[in-house]
Amino acid sequence: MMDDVNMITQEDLEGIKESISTQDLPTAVNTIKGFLEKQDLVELNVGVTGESGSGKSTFVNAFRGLGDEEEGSAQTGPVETTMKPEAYLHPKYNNVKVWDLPGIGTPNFKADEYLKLVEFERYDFFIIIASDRFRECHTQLAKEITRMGKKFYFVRSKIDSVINAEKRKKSFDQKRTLDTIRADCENGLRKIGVKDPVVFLISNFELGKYDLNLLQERMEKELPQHKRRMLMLALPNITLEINEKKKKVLQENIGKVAFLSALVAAVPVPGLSIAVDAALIAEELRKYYGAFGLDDPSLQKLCRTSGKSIEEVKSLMKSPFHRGLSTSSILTLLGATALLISEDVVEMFVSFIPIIGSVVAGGMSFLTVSSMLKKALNDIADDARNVLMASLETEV
Ligand SMILES: Nc1nc2c(ncn2[C@@H]2O[C@H](COP(=O)(O)OP(=O)(O)O)[C@@H](O)[C@H]2O)c(=O)[nH]1
Ligand SMILES: [Mg+2]
Repeated sequence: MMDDVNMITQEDLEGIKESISTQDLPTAVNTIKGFLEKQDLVELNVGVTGESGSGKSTFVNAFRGLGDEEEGSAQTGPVETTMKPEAYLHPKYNNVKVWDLPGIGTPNFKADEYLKLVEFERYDFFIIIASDRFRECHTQLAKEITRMGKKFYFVRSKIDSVINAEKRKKSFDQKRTLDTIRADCENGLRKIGVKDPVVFLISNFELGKYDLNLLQERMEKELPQHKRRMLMLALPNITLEINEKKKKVLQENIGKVAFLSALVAAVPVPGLSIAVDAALIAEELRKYYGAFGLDDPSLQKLCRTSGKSIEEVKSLMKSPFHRGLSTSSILTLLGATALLISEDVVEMFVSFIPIIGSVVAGGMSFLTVSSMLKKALNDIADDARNVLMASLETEV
């Protein structure tokens, strides 16, 4: 756990402790918050490439949870509009950038020149999209990307069109159709020199269906740990698997937040501990609602697309915070959970974690904050799950 890139080091802790003990209350609170925010500033750059008309711009929007005509969305349509790499920021995590790259496969296309033009070093990975057969330009690009030490994923887009056409047949079987397309794409790639091709079938119009989960799993597995977290937070919450993974990465942070609050509790500034706890918790809870798409703007958007009313959606939510986060509501909750924690548990924790042991005064705060956040995260993730299931029902 200690060598985790995200882990707060002993040195960091000493630094924080030092700076907050000499600061006034509001400054100290800000120092602590700034520290936690830093880890959310990890950049993730995704390069989306493919032939003109393959659905690059549409994918760039869908990946960020946007429709094609929303503010900040990439322009889509029958005419190629992208001549140079264009960065599109994720609406909630501005450090996640999805790049709409120029079309490939033009008559004089050269993969090496193309990669130079788009400044390939910038990207954590590429998505190579084809809306039909994979052609020589796709493999040429894939090989060059590998040669440059980068990763790529093959995506076959517009699967909804294929499914709609096939549905007209009496013998229609969705799984068999998808397997056939996948095998066909992979065979095609093998023929033009790709060794172990993996192709993900996607519909940009129904991103949550088909292979998004497989793609997400693969990207997650191959990204370094600190980037993985950003990816899971940034993905739109459109499958149950993603819902679970979001919960997991958010959960990984609880220890750190609680730890910071414990540390603060050990600093002898009157009122600091409780103020920091409340500020940290409010910030985390806000993060939870945002990551799961349960914040007000996201819910309103969901209502527009699913035809449900805000009241209907909110009636599915059981977590107490969606009516608004206030310091006093959080303090009440903190007080309530503190009563549930027995001395034994504190003892156990203190002996398990030596660093905590050195700030015994903060022991109670650590447990209070972490158990409260765990419960809140569970509740919010359940709410998100219920909202997601309800929105899927209406789509079918
Ligand atoms: N049916 C279907 N149409 C799509 C999909 N993705 C994109 N399109 C349409 O294909 C056209 C080209 O898409 P666009 O994203 O502009 O392609 P780009 O030139 O690669 O950026 C647009 O009319 C899109 O609406 C998809 O997954 N399914
Ligand atoms: Mg485009």
